[in-house]
Amino acid sequence: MATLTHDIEATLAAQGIELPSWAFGNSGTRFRVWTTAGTPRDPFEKIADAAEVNRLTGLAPSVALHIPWDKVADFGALRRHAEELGVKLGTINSNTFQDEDYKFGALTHEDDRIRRKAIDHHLECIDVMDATGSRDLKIWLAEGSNYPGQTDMRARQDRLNDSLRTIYERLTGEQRLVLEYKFFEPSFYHTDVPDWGTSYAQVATLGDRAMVCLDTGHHAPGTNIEFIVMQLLRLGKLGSFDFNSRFYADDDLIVGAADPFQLFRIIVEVIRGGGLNNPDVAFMLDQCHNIEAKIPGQIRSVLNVQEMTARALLIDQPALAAAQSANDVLGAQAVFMDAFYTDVRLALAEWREGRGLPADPMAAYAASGYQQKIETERVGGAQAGWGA
Ligand code: AOS
Ligand code: ZN
Ligand code: ZN
Repeated sequence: MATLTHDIEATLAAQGIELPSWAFGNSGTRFRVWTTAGTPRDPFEKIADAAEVNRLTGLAPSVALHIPWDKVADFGALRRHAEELGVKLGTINSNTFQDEDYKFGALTHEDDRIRRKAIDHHLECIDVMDATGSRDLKIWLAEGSNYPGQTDMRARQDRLNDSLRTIYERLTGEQRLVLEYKFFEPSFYHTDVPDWGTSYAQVATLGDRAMVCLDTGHHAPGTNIEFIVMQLLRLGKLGSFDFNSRFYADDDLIVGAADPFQLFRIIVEVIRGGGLNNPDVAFMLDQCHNIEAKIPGQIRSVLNVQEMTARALLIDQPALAAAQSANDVLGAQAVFMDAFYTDVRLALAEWREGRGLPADPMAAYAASGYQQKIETERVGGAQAGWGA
């Protein structure tokens, strides 16, 4: 069995992964949104479900909100509700992808009225941050074009920069802007923020509190994502992760499910770059649980991140450094893979018990009665979902 040193235990104890409120709502694909018994009917219930994940794992101290999906009359009340349940409100995600006005762009739109409307939406999100105590405004833009020649890509970059500057200037104190990139979808020819380089080029002109958000599902197949992690940490511009996993496109599946080795490699670079438990880097999930139960889906997700973190921390760093500097190709790879192949599940279960947490949070949830309770209580009314 793997042995977790005191240093590793201390690092694991400080780990926190932010949950997305939308993971608890109904979701699906463009073909169908599935319904699930017990799904939250409002943001207060989404927070309650997120708090349950944290109660059983000790790993999920905050919840990201999406505006307007999680719009409530009194954000102060939502904040108090979260704090009473032992969690905080985290990143505020803007939404410029569900309004008819934004068909041809939002922050890049050539019509000043529409661009101003999109900017104002972000200023409203910052008002929400003021009320919730959130630090980060996360911007993912669904803008771009479908056909070569359709639009002036360069002019759009200039308008984007102007819009982002207006938003950035409204931030106060510790508040930050994180700009997410994605190389396709819903536009298929070009997107206005397709890659880390574009996000970096945009945020670098704004200031220290503008950073890049890396969603693991937003790269072409085969991309060396850990290289991007390394580079952004090296440049001091990795603001946050949206963790999920994918087989084909932006699948938003459970992190570590499709490719645990990739998650391991990413965390190795996070550790190498000083990003683990570094408040400058926010670790979030961006997932949907279309067909599986949502709360256990989130529990499994944070446990996967914890497990790969423990394995990455087990790398024999002096041995790896020695093999690397001797150009011992097979030796270095053996050290690396030895950590990846180490089964840490029993060690983590014992460690959890020692901290007053269930050894097996999945089993503890199943035995808790929480699922039966919400399925009974949350009948009737409109269930909140992706986009609702
Ligand atoms: C979209 O593909 C992005 O991953 C965004 O982070 C988005 O806001 C999130 O998936 C919620 O829809
Ligand atoms: Zn994302
Ligand atoms: Zn995405």
